[in-house]
Amino acid sequence: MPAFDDEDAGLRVGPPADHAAGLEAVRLSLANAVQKMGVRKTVRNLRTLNQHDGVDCMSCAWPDPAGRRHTAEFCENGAKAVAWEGQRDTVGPAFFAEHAIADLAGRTDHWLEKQGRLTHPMVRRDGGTHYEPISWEEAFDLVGAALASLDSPDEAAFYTSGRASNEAAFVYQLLARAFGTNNLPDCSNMCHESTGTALMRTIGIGKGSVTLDDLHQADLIVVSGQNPGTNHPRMLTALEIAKRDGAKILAINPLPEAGLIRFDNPQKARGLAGKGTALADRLLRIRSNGDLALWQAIGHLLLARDVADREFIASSTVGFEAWAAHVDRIDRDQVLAATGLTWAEIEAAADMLASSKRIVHCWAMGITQHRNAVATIKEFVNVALLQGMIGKPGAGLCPVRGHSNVQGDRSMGIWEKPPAAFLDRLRDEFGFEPPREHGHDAVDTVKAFRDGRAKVFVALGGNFVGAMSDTEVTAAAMRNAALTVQISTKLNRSHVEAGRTALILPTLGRTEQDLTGGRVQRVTVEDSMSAVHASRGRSDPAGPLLRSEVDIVCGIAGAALGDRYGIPWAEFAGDYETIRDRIGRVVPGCDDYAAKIRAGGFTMPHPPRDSRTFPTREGRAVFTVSPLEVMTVPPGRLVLQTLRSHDQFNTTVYGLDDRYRGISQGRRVVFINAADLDELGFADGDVVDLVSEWTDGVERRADRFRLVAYDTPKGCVAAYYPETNPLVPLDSQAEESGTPTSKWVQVRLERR
Ligand SMILES: Nc1nc2c(c(=O)[nH]1)N[C@H]1C(S)=C(S)[C@@H](COP(=O)(O)OP(=O)(O)OC[C@H]3O[C@@H](n4cnc5c(=O)[nH]c(N)nc54)[C@H](O)[C@@H]3O)O[C@H]1N2
Ligand SMILES: Nc1nc2c(c(=O)[nH]1)N[C@H]1C(S)=C(S)[C@@H](COP(=O)(O)OP(=O)(O)OC[C@H]3O[C@@H](n4cnc5c(=O)[nH]c(N)nc54)[C@H](O)[C@@H]3O)O[C@H]1N2
Ligand SMILES: [Mo]
Repeated sequence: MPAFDDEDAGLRVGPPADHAAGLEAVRLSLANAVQKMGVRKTVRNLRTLNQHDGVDCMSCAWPDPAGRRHTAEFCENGAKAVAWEGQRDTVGPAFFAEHAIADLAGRTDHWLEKQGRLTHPMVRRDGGTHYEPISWEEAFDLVGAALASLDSPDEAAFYTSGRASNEAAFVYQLLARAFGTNNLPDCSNMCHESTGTALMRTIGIGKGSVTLDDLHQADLIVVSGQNPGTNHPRMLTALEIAKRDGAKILAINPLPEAGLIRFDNPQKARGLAGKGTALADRLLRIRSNGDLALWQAIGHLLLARDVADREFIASSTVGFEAWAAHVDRIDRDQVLAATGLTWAEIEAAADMLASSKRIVHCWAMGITQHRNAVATIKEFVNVALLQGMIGKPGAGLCPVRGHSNVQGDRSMGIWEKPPAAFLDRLRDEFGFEPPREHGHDAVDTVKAFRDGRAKVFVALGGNFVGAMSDTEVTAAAMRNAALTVQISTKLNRSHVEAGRTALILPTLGRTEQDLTGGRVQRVTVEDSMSAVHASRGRSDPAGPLLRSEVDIVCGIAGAALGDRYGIPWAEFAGDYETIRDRIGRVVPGCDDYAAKIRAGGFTMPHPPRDSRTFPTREGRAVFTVSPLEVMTVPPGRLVLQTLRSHDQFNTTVYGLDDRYRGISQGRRVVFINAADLDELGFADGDVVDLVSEWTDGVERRADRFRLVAYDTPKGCVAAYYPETNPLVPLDSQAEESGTPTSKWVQVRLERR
């Protein structure tokens, strides 16, 4: 991995911002878009972003408002995502002839993607030093032959990143299962898997229970472990609307994120004038991983305040008594140690809940990427059930998803643990018996390639090597593959840490016009609140050879499976409407899918939200008991959380600034409490190596980070991903969900 290059030479550190968005965001997003795409394309792309019959913004999964939309229904970071995809530079055969793969492997993630859009199918043949051009037909045949040569279908893995459309995802899971495996790892495994696991067990469905209207109508919104100002900027508009109607906001975060403090809405004259809305009424500066303790304490306090919805608990839940007995006994000292908060702060937060009638609980990666993430989310559910805050207007559970279609991909069957009912419907529709045994998730996939149990890796988007934990281990595992296939828009780490034979298959982005089969094709997506609708790109493709994701997946399927089971791959690619017909017959909740999409879209059913029914084993919502464990580190060690800057989308680094945290022109920084600097004998500005410590005794390293004195709780430090991914041990996973613990890594600092 490139440890350091002169990208960081101009690193500057200034004061963090005290508010998000505003005029500055509009100016920056437009300037950036025009620079990348030119004026005409900028106007065309941004005008249709998140509009009816326009392009669904691929930056995050935040829903679009129903009815009349603002003419600029996007945010600074959505504009960046569109500009990044619309970039005019391209990387084709000449680029790959000039740069050996070994040369590319020495570049930063930022440099790799910045080179431009991929335009040609490329192959690195076994033993080759460079990628060279290959025809689409030869590429498909190569994949088909590699799959056919495997001893078992389980020697292949089919990864998906959450940007893939429902149509692409549906044909992709069909390909994997017709081939004979449930090895369908996806970015969810690294993201909201803990959410799905906790919600399936407690409410019977792994998705959030609110709509945008519920957020607008809430009188208390809790935002835990989330940085909406950067990662879901349009959520700030919903928070602002709720606040205007008197809602309170309780934010829980180790960091004073700018977007939690104050919001200048750039879509409004008020925002442009620079006044804006104060957001969080209370910000609990919790220690990393203190949330389980906090919510057990809040449960304890709420029980004493007698705010239980007794009728709901009696009619619709099980397990209340055991849970109440558990939180009744909590140890106050343990809670204070885990959270780093005062009891008065916790009581004040409990008062906010006690005095509210409609509460929405929101959360993201600060919660899901911890060892006890599933337990913490179950505790949110416990408190929500206690107050009856589910399945009524203005209240509910709101996991805020990441990738724009990650939720839709799951609905379409991208899941290594598919429910039996889904497989039954797939069997009935296509007339073959799908594999029943569960497949590999992301971590198991790395282990299977590391150990030589898997040989062919196909990726529908994303950057598996860059995004996964334990970068060196993941990269070595991928180099061990006989064949890796990356369906991509831009160059990234997964193309340079690739299998012995490696394919890059360039694909259309969502903003580009898709004329596969000679007709204007639409795709569909599902947002964080289960609303499904169409998306149609209008710009000219980055190159004439690009194919759509659907077309590429069907091409691979045709080569690998021929007419096995009579699945009409060519028909699917020629008209996506025929895929939507199948989705309607296979995917639960999608009856008459194609017709509903033509009529403008619909919201997927959600029994707890729609009718307070809970499809759990017990047929009711389930209170659960989680033992409280306080995670600590030895003296001289720190807890590292790995997070996003304001200038990146996951492993895609748009630029080197993090305006809201006062960082410019560099990324290798560690935010650290001044008292920790003193105690450990360092000073702001010192450059250190980060060394992570794990039970396997292996010392994982990431070199040359500048220490930045910052307002983070003592003992808790923060640095950007993916640079810090080499520090996250592969085996450091959330219990039950298997998600890498990207928000909790034990580290020490070494002076350089
Ligand atoms: N512009 C932009 N938008 C994005 C993305 C992007 O990279 N860029 N990524 C997309 C994706 S895939 C996702 S999943 C989402 C991610 O959205 P977020 O979850 O907001 O992303 P992170 O940057 O990981 O921020 C985690 C937040 O949790 C806090 N935190 C860390 N540890 C703890 C803890 O123990 N307890 C609590 N209470 N808080 C904690 C951190 O301080 C930080 O504010 O955003 C999506 N949208
Ligand atoms: N340490 C640490 N690690 C993390 C996280 C963390 O917080 N900390 N967060 C985790 C999370 S929440 C997630 S979701 C994962 C993200 O994991 P991934 O989804 O695998 O990664 P991305 O960085 O979003 O993928 C970027 C690549 O996607 C490709 N791409 C972009 N648009 C398209 C498209 O339209 N079609 C296709 N086919 N390809 C496209 C481009 O080639 C680009 O280089 O990372 C996880 N890893
Ligand atoms: Mo994510």
